[in-house]
Amino acid sequence: PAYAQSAKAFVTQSGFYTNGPKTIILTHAKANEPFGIIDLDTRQNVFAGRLTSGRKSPTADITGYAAEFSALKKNGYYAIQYKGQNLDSFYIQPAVYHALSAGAIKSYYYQRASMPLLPQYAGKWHRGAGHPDTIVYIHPSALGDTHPAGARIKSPGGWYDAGDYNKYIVNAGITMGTLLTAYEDFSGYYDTLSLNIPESGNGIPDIINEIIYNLRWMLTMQDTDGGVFTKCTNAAFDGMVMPGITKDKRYVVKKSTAATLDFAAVTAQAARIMKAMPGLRQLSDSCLTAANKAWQWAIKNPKLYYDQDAMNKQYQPAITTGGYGDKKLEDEWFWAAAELYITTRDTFFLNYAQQYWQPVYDLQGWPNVGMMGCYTLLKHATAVALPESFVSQLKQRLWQLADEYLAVQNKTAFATVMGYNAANYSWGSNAVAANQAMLLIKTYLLNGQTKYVHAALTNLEYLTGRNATEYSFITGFGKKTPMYPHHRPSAADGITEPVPGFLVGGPNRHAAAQDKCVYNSLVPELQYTDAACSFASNEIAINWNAPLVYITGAMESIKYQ
Ligand code: 9MR
Repeated sequence: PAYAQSAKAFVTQSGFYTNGPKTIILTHAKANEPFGIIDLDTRQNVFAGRLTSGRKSPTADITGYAAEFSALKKNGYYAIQYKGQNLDSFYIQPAVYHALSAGAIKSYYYQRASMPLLPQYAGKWHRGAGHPDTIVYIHPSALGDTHPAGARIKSPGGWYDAGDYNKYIVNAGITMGTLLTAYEDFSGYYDTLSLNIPESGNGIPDIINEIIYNLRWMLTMQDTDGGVFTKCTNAAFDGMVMPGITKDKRYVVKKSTAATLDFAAVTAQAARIMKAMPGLRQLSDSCLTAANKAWQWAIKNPKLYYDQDAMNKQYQPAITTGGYGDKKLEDEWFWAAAELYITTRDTFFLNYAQQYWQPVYDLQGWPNVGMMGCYTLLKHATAVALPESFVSQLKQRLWQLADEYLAVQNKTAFATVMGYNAANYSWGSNAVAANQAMLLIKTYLLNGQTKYVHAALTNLEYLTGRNATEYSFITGFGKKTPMYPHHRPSAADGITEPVPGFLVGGPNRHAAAQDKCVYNSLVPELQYTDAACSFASNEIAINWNAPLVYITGAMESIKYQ
């Protein structure tokens, strides 16, 4: 049909930095044809260029032609013109990711369990408290010889994991590690970033205030013996209702090695960062004690995997909420040892870190935390005089991954690092894009080469509209954004706009088979639907937002402007 033949522009909906790289992708265009940029205020043509040759998507029948106009460095409101048509409009201005950075952090406030969200902080998304978690039963899988049957603990606070109302330590682990790392890398930016949350103005940076809300919950999840319960959960997912409506029993479930090591890593890192902050000395000390206890428990219980199906054959009630089961724990050992070493400088932990380092650790994600340890060790390598040979092994792996990403960024239709193979489009693919960008920024922070920041920006632009679906994947941020995320409060609150600041999971090549929603396309990079039923492509989750926080904060700190 004729409409399919007309040219289309794919452009970040967040705008371009004054002095940053500027690329818009056109489809249904031709190589080497002219394009122009027009200033929409003055109606002047301000830039003329030619499209690149076409790049075909490795996973779809899409060919993209790049319109590159980085030389245009004047703030303003513009449109891209092709064959006499204005295809799309955009801004060039400073601080284009500042609002998104703040919004992405603020989303964690909206995920707070056990407290009401008041209108002065939450605006029209104010709501009552849900899930007090002051009475939480120790599930039979977790009683062991530590607790009598029917025992209960308190485990209030923390963030809901995602679109559901449960709280999982493994996923909180990578989330908290990423957020703490954002602060460690860009404290100058975050120190003055105010989020209008209840703690604002207390002398602590708001990103840390928000992190503390979840940290205090995590501390409640440590059992007296040092082991950490895997999750605080209902037996089955709540319906699509507001928090506070359901009153199902809550459980803490089986202590596991993965949860305990992730907990050790996070509490060790938090102890280091919070130590010097006003009024946080005690919290820092408690975190370090907790980290050490967790480590010791893991040493005694190195193979307690969380296998929900196996557990359900043995214990009642069956638990059917998120599993986050992980059977490969070398990377968790490595991450925990790395954080404990940098915080304590005790070579005992350095030995473990060296023992558990493997040069195959891949992009970070909830089951893969090896690179988290790598980042921390490299960041502090000089301060702790990390052995040179170890440093070079760590760098080699990081460089290798970063250079793989650089090598593919021009092999995708949208000239983004994201999308070079179908496997990128897994459940939570948007976090793959965000985590790749974080890895690239980490590389830049270590070697100062701006090509890595440019590559990271391609993925941030992917997330904000430069992708096959044309969505800016963050609720409330962009011109075309998800309106029906799989997020219980957004679905149930009766407010048209979803709760803002959340990155949805994104295209997933198995989504239709997994959630059985209706999809317009099964092509990997288009298998996304903005429907509340779509937990496999349109859910939100704390671990997906965290690298978005990292990369937007990074861009605002590195400053193209
Ligand atoms: O992010 C998780 C993804 O990697 C898994 O493939 C998927 C299925 O097990 O689960 C995702 O995590 C979900 C969790 O289990 C429960 N809360 C919502 C999470 C995001 O969909």
